[in-house]
Amino acid sequence: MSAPPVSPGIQPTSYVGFDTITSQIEHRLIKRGFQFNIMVVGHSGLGKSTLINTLFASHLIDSATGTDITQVPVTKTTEMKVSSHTLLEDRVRLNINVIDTPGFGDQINNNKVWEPIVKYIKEQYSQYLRKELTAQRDRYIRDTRVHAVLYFLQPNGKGLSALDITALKKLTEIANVIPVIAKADTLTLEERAQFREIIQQEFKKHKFRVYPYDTDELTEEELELNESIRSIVPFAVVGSEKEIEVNGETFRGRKTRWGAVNVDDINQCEFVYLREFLIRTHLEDLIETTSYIHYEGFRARQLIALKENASSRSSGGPSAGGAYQR
Ligand SMILES: Nc1nc2c(ncn2[C@@H]2O[C@H](COP(=O)(O)OP(=O)(O)OP(=O)(O)O)[C@@H](O)[C@H]2O)c(=O)[nH]1
Ligand SMILES: [Mg+2]
Repeated sequence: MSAPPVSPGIQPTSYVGFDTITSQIEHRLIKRGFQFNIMVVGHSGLGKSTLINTLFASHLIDSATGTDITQVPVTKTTEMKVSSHTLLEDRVRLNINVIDTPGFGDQINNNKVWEPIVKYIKEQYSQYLRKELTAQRDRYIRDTRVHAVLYFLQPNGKGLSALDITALKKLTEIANVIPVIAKADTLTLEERAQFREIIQQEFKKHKFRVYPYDTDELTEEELELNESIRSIVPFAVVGSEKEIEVNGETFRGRKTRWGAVNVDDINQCEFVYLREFLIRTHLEDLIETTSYIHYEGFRARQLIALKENASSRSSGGPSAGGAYQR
Protein backbone atom coordinates (compact mmCIF):
# COMPACT_ATOMS: atom_id res chain seq x y z
CA MET A 1 0.00 0.00 0.00
CA SER A 2 1.56 3.30 -1.01
CA ALA A 3 1.16 6.40 1.15
CA PRO A 4 -1.19 9.13 -0.15
CA PRO A 5 0.64 12.13 -1.64
CA VAL A 6 1.38 14.84 0.92
CA SER A 7 -0.50 18.05 0.14
CA PRO A 8 1.51 21.27 0.38
CA GLY A 9 -0.99 22.50 3.05
CA ILE A 10 -3.14 25.57 3.19
CA GLN A 11 -1.78 28.62 4.92
CA PRO A 12 -4.57 30.15 7.09
CA THR A 13 -5.08 33.85 6.37
CA SER A 14 -5.08 34.75 10.05
CA TYR A 15 -3.45 33.09 13.06
CA VAL A 16 -5.46 30.10 14.23
CA GLY A 17 -3.08 28.87 16.88
CA PHE A 18 -2.93 25.12 16.25
CA ASP A 19 0.85 25.35 16.22
CA THR A 20 0.53 25.34 20.01
CA ILE A 21 -0.52 21.69 19.86
CA THR A 22 3.08 20.60 20.36
CA SER A 23 3.34 22.55 23.61
CA GLN A 24 -0.11 21.29 24.68
CA ILE A 25 1.06 17.71 24.15
CA GLU A 26 4.34 18.44 25.92
CA HIS A 27 2.46 19.92 28.86
CA ARG A 28 0.27 16.85 29.20
CA LEU A 29 3.19 14.43 28.89
CA ILE A 30 5.22 16.33 31.45
CA LYS A 31 2.31 16.32 33.87
CA ARG A 32 1.91 12.59 33.50
CA GLY A 33 5.62 11.74 33.61
CA PHE A 34 7.34 8.92 31.79
CA GLN A 35 7.57 5.26 32.69
CA PHE A 36 10.55 3.13 31.75
CA ASN A 37 10.89 -0.52 32.75
CA ILE A 38 14.24 -2.24 32.42
CA MET A 39 15.20 -5.82 33.25
CA VAL A 40 18.58 -7.48 33.74
CA VAL A 41 19.10 -11.14 32.81
CA GLY A 42 22.01 -13.57 32.53
CA HIS A 43 24.29 -16.06 34.25
CA SER A 44 24.92 -15.73 37.94
CA GLY A 45 27.45 -13.28 39.40
CA LEU A 46 28.07 -11.26 36.22
CA GLY A 47 27.43 -7.90 37.86
CA LYS A 48 23.78 -7.43 36.87
CA SER A 49 22.72 -5.80 40.12
CA THR A 50 25.89 -3.74 40.24
CA LEU A 51 25.46 -2.39 36.71
CA ILE A 52 21.90 -1.28 37.35
CA ASN A 53 23.10 0.63 40.35
CA THR A 54 25.94 2.11 38.32
CA LEU A 55 23.60 3.09 35.50
CA PHE A 56 21.34 5.28 37.56
CA ALA A 57 23.68 5.97 40.46
CA SER A 58 23.93 9.26 42.28
CA HIS A 59 20.29 9.97 41.44
CA LEU A 60 18.68 6.84 42.66
CA ILE A 61 16.70 6.54 45.82
CA ASP A 62 14.66 3.43 46.28
CA SER A 63 11.18 4.86 46.53
CA ALA A 64 9.81 1.81 48.30
CA THR A 65 12.19 1.93 51.24
CA GLY A 66 13.54 5.45 50.94
CA THR A 67 17.09 4.17 51.12
CA ASP A 68 19.88 5.33 48.92
CA ILE A 69 20.66 2.10 47.12
CA THR A 70 24.19 3.13 46.38
CA GLN A 71 24.93 2.85 50.10
CA VAL A 72 23.77 -0.75 50.35
CA PRO A 73 26.25 -3.36 49.11
CA VAL A 74 24.92 -5.75 46.45
CA THR A 75 24.16 -9.27 47.48
CA LYS A 76 23.25 -12.31 45.46
CA THR A 77 19.85 -11.95 43.85
CA THR A 78 17.68 -14.90 44.83
CA GLU A 79 14.31 -13.89 43.48
CA MET A 80 12.87 -11.59 40.87
CA LYS A 81 12.62 -8.17 42.38
CA VAL A 82 11.07 -5.00 41.04
CA SER A 83 12.23 -1.72 42.47
CA SER A 84 10.83 1.66 41.52
CA HIS A 85 12.77 4.86 41.26
CA THR A 86 11.93 8.37 40.22
CA LEU A 87 14.42 10.58 38.48
CA LEU A 88 13.74 14.25 38.14
CA GLU A 89 15.58 16.39 35.66
CA ASP A 90 14.45 19.90 34.87
CA ARG A 91 10.65 19.52 34.71
CA VAL A 92 10.69 15.93 33.48
CA ARG A 93 9.84 13.09 35.80
CA LEU A 94 11.03 9.64 34.78
CA ASN A 95 9.72 6.68 36.72
CA ILE A 96 11.97 3.70 36.36
CA ASN A 97 11.12 0.17 37.32
CA VAL A 98 14.15 -2.04 37.54
CA ILE A 99 13.47 -5.75 37.38
CA ASP A 100 16.42 -7.63 38.82
CA THR A 101 16.44 -11.38 38.24
CA PRO A 102 18.39 -14.23 39.85
CA GLY A 103 21.38 -15.37 37.80
CA PHE A 104 21.32 -18.53 35.71
CA GLY A 105 23.41 -21.43 36.80
CA ASP A 106 22.58 -21.76 40.48
CA GLN A 107 19.70 -24.15 40.16
CA ILE A 108 19.99 -27.91 40.13
CA ASN A 109 18.16 -28.02 36.85
CA ASN A 110 19.14 -25.11 34.66
CA ASN A 111 17.19 -26.17 31.61
CA LYS A 112 14.35 -23.76 32.01
CA VAL A 113 15.74 -20.95 34.14
CA TRP A 114 14.54 -18.44 31.56
CA GLU A 115 10.93 -19.57 32.00
CA PRO A 116 9.94 -17.29 34.92
CA ILE A 117 11.52 -14.36 33.06
CA VAL A 118 9.57 -15.00 29.87
CA LYS A 119 6.46 -15.54 31.97
CA TYR A 120 6.93 -12.22 33.73
CA ILE A 121 7.28 -10.33 30.43
CA LYS A 122 4.18 -11.97 28.97
CA GLU A 123 2.20 -11.39 32.13
CA GLN A 124 2.76 -7.66 31.83
CA TYR A 125 1.44 -7.73 28.24
CA SER A 126 -1.48 -9.79 29.38
CA GLN A 127 -2.37 -7.41 32.22
CA TYR A 128 -2.16 -4.46 29.88
CA LEU A 129 -4.42 -6.18 27.37
CA ARG A 130 -6.97 -7.02 30.02
CA LYS A 131 -7.10 -3.39 31.09
CA GLU A 132 -7.47 -2.31 27.48
CA LEU A 133 -10.34 -4.70 26.92
CA THR A 134 -12.45 -3.68 29.90
CA ALA A 135 -15.64 -1.84 28.95
CA GLN A 136 -14.63 1.29 30.83
CA ARG A 137 -10.96 1.43 30.29
CA ASP A 138 -8.80 3.97 32.03
CA ARG A 139 -7.67 6.92 29.99
CA TYR A 140 -4.17 6.12 30.99
CA ILE A 141 -3.13 2.54 31.67
CA ARG A 142 -0.18 2.16 33.99
CA ASP A 143 2.59 0.61 31.95
CA THR A 144 4.50 -2.27 33.48
CA ARG A 145 5.61 -3.76 30.17
CA VAL A 146 9.35 -4.45 29.99
CA HIS A 147 10.90 -1.93 27.60
CA ALA A 148 14.47 -3.19 27.65
CA VAL A 149 16.17 -6.44 28.62
CA LEU A 150 19.88 -6.09 29.32
CA TYR A 151 21.33 -9.52 28.65
CA PHE A 152 24.67 -10.20 30.34
CA LEU A 153 27.22 -12.39 28.55
CA GLN A 154 30.04 -14.13 30.38
CA PRO A 155 33.42 -12.62 29.45
CA ASN A 156 34.83 -16.03 28.60
CA GLY A 157 36.18 -15.07 25.16
CA LYS A 158 34.55 -18.15 23.66
CA GLY A 159 30.91 -17.41 22.90
CA LEU A 160 27.36 -18.15 23.92
CA SER A 161 26.47 -21.01 26.23
CA ALA A 162 23.64 -23.40 25.31
CA LEU A 163 21.56 -21.70 27.98
CA ASP A 164 22.28 -18.25 26.48
CA ILE A 165 21.15 -19.47 23.07
CA THR A 166 17.81 -20.76 24.30
CA ALA A 167 17.18 -17.79 26.57
CA LEU A 168 18.11 -15.27 23.88
CA LYS A 169 15.90 -16.97 21.35
CA LYS A 170 12.91 -16.77 23.66
CA LEU A 171 13.61 -13.23 24.83
CA THR A 172 14.38 -11.63 21.46
CA GLU A 173 10.98 -12.86 20.22
CA ILE A 174 9.07 -10.95 22.88
CA ALA A 175 11.12 -7.95 23.99
CA ASN A 176 13.88 -5.45 23.12
CA VAL A 177 17.07 -7.29 24.02
CA ILE A 178 20.36 -5.43 24.46
CA PRO A 179 23.32 -7.73 25.01
CA VAL A 180 26.32 -6.61 27.06
CA ILE A 181 29.70 -8.20 27.75
CA ALA A 182 29.83 -8.33 31.54
CA LYS A 183 32.90 -7.53 33.63
CA ALA A 184 34.79 -6.26 30.60
CA ASP A 185 37.69 -5.26 32.88
CA THR A 186 38.67 -8.92 32.91
CA LEU A 187 39.42 -8.81 29.17
CA THR A 188 42.10 -6.84 27.32
CA LEU A 189 40.96 -4.46 24.57
CA GLU A 190 41.96 -6.99 21.87
CA GLU A 191 40.13 -9.77 23.67
CA ARG A 192 37.02 -7.61 23.89
CA ALA A 193 37.11 -6.85 20.16
CA GLN A 194 37.57 -10.53 19.29
CA PHE A 195 34.83 -11.60 21.64
CA ARG A 196 32.44 -9.02 20.23
CA GLU A 197 33.13 -10.34 16.75
CA ILE A 198 32.38 -13.92 17.86
CA ILE A 199 29.15 -12.88 19.54
CA GLN A 200 28.00 -10.83 16.54
CA GLN A 201 28.62 -13.86 14.30
CA GLU A 202 26.68 -16.12 16.63
CA PHE A 203 23.77 -13.71 16.74
CA LYS A 204 23.70 -13.73 12.95
CA LYS A 205 23.91 -17.51 12.83
CA HIS A 206 21.00 -17.94 15.21
CA LYS A 207 19.07 -15.09 13.57
CA PHE A 208 18.40 -13.32 16.85
CA ARG A 209 16.56 -10.08 16.38
CA VAL A 210 18.53 -7.65 18.45
CA TYR A 211 17.45 -4.11 19.27
CA PRO A 212 17.57 -1.45 17.69
CA TYR A 213 15.34 -2.31 14.73
CA ASP A 214 15.25 -0.41 11.47
CA THR A 215 11.88 0.69 10.10
CA ASP A 216 10.72 2.62 7.03
CA GLU A 217 9.91 5.62 9.18
CA LEU A 218 13.50 6.28 10.21
CA THR A 219 15.49 9.09 8.66
CA GLU A 220 18.88 8.56 7.04
CA GLU A 221 20.53 9.93 10.18
CA GLU A 222 18.61 7.62 12.51
CA LEU A 223 19.46 4.61 10.35
CA GLU A 224 23.13 5.55 10.54
CA LEU A 225 22.95 5.88 14.31
CA ASN A 226 21.36 2.44 14.58
CA GLU A 227 24.04 0.99 12.33
CA SER A 228 26.81 2.45 14.46
CA ILE A 229 25.15 1.09 17.60
CA ARG A 230 24.81 -2.36 16.09
CA SER A 231 28.51 -2.34 15.29
CA ILE A 232 29.43 -1.98 18.97
CA VAL A 233 26.76 -4.28 20.40
CA PRO A 234 27.33 -6.10 22.72
CA PHE A 235 28.57 -3.18 24.82
CA ALA A 236 31.60 -4.11 26.90
CA VAL A 237 30.69 -2.81 30.33
CA VAL A 238 32.20 -2.49 33.77
CA GLY A 239 30.07 -1.80 36.79
CA SER A 240 31.04 -0.29 40.10
CA GLU A 241 29.18 1.36 42.88
CA LYS A 242 32.25 2.58 44.65
CA GLU A 243 34.30 5.68 44.24
CA ILE A 244 38.00 4.95 44.22
CA GLU A 245 40.94 7.25 44.56
CA VAL A 246 43.95 7.07 42.29
CA ASN A 247 46.69 9.70 42.33
CA GLY A 248 44.47 12.15 44.15
CA GLU A 249 41.60 11.74 41.68
CA THR A 250 38.33 10.11 42.74
CA PHE A 251 36.04 8.36 40.31
CA ARG A 252 33.60 5.48 40.10
CA GLY A 253 35.64 2.50 39.19
CA ARG A 254 37.35 -0.76 40.04
CA LYS A 255 40.89 -1.50 41.06
CA THR A 256 42.31 -4.44 39.16
CA ARG A 257 45.67 -6.18 39.24
CA TRP A 258 46.71 -4.10 36.24
CA GLY A 259 45.48 -0.79 37.48
CA ALA A 260 42.23 1.07 37.89
CA VAL A 261 39.24 1.23 35.56
CA ASN A 262 37.14 4.35 35.48
CA VAL A 263 33.63 3.26 34.44
CA ASP A 264 32.82 6.73 33.12
CA ASP A 265 35.85 6.89 30.82
CA ILE A 266 34.94 5.94 27.24
CA ASN A 267 38.51 4.83 26.55
CA GLN A 268 38.28 2.18 29.24
CA CYS A 269 34.80 0.71 28.83
CA GLU A 270 31.56 1.24 26.98
CA PHE A 271 29.36 1.88 29.96
CA VAL A 272 28.91 5.51 28.91
CA TYR A 273 27.82 4.48 25.40
CA LEU A 274 25.27 2.12 26.88
CA ARG A 275 23.87 4.80 29.14
CA GLU A 276 23.69 7.34 26.31
CA PHE A 277 21.97 4.84 24.09
CA LEU A 278 19.44 3.77 26.70
CA ILE A 279 18.60 7.14 28.15
CA ARG A 280 19.58 9.87 25.72
CA THR A 281 18.93 8.51 22.25
CA HIS A 282 16.62 5.50 22.43
CA LEU A 283 14.47 5.80 25.55
CA GLU A 284 11.38 6.85 23.63
CA ASP A 285 12.01 4.33 20.88
CA LEU A 286 12.40 1.47 23.37
CA ILE A 287 9.02 2.35 24.87
CA GLU A 288 7.37 2.72 21.50
CA THR A 289 8.87 -0.43 20.02
CA THR A 290 7.66 -2.42 23.00
CA SER A 291 4.18 -1.11 22.43
CA TYR A 292 3.95 -1.23 18.64
CA ILE A 293 5.96 -4.34 17.88
CA HIS A 294 6.17 -6.68 20.85
CA TYR A 295 2.90 -5.92 22.61
CA GLU A 296 1.05 -5.62 19.31
CA GLY A 297 2.22 -9.11 18.31
CA PHE A 298 1.13 -10.54 21.64
CA ARG A 299 -2.21 -8.74 21.44
CA ALA A 300 -2.93 -10.02 17.92
CA ARG A 301 -2.18 -13.62 18.92
CA GLN A 302 -4.38 -13.35 22.01
CA LEU A 303 -7.30 -11.83 20.17
CA ILE A 304 -7.14 -14.48 17.44
CA ALA A 305 -7.07 -17.16 20.14
CA LEU A 306 -10.09 -15.57 21.84
CA LYS A 307 -12.00 -15.45 18.56
CA GLU A 308 -11.20 -19.05 17.71
CA ASN A 309 -12.17 -20.05 21.20
CA ALA A 310 -15.52 -18.28 20.90
CA SER A 311 -16.33 -19.69 17.47
CA SER A 312 -15.42 -23.25 18.46
CA ARG A 313 -17.68 -22.91 21.51
CA SER A 314 -20.59 -21.55 19.49
CA SER A 315 -20.18 -24.35 16.95
CA GLY A 316 -20.21 -26.85 19.81
CA GLY A 317 -16.60 -27.85 19.24
CA PRO A 318 -14.12 -28.50 22.02
CA SER A 319 -13.23 -25.40 23.99
CA ALA A 320 -9.72 -24.23 23.21
CA GLY A 321 -9.45 -22.53 26.61
CA GLY A 322 -6.10 -20.96 27.26
CA ALA A 323 -6.56 -17.46 25.92
CA TYR A 324 -3.99 -15.25 27.65
CA GLN A 325 -1.77 -18.26 28.06
CA ARG A 326 -0.01 -19.10 24.86
N1 LIG B 1 35.63 -7.40 37.80
C1 LIG B 1 34.37 -6.98 37.89
N2 LIG B 1 33.60 -7.37 38.93
C2 LIG B 1 32.33 -6.92 39.00
C3 LIG B 1 31.77 -6.07 38.00
N3 LIG B 1 30.49 -5.81 38.33
C4 LIG B 1 30.27 -6.45 39.50
N4 LIG B 1 31.36 -7.13 39.91
C5 LIG B 1 31.52 -7.93 41.12
O1 LIG B 1 30.93 -9.20 40.88
C6 LIG B 1 30.25 -9.69 42.03
C7 LIG B 1 28.79 -10.00 41.70
O2 LIG B 1 28.11 -8.82 41.39
P1 LIG B 1 26.51 -8.73 41.36
O3 LIG B 1 26.16 -7.37 40.88
O4 LIG B 1 25.92 -9.22 42.62
O5 LIG B 1 26.21 -9.79 40.21
P2 LIG B 1 24.80 -10.40 39.79
O6 LIG B 1 24.90 -10.71 38.33
O7 LIG B 1 23.69 -9.50 40.22
O8 LIG B 1 24.78 -11.75 40.62
P3 LIG B 1 23.53 -12.71 40.94
O9 LIG B 1 22.48 -11.84 41.51
O10 LIG B 1 24.09 -13.72 41.87
O11 LIG B 1 23.16 -13.31 39.63
C8 LIG B 1 30.43 -8.60 43.10
O12 LIG B 1 31.49 -8.94 43.90
C9 LIG B 1 30.74 -7.34 42.29
O13 LIG B 1 31.52 -6.42 43.01
C10 LIG B 1 32.61 -5.69 36.90
O14 LIG B 1 32.22 -4.97 35.99
N5 LIG B 1 33.89 -6.18 36.90
MG1 LIG C 1 22.04 -9.82 41.27
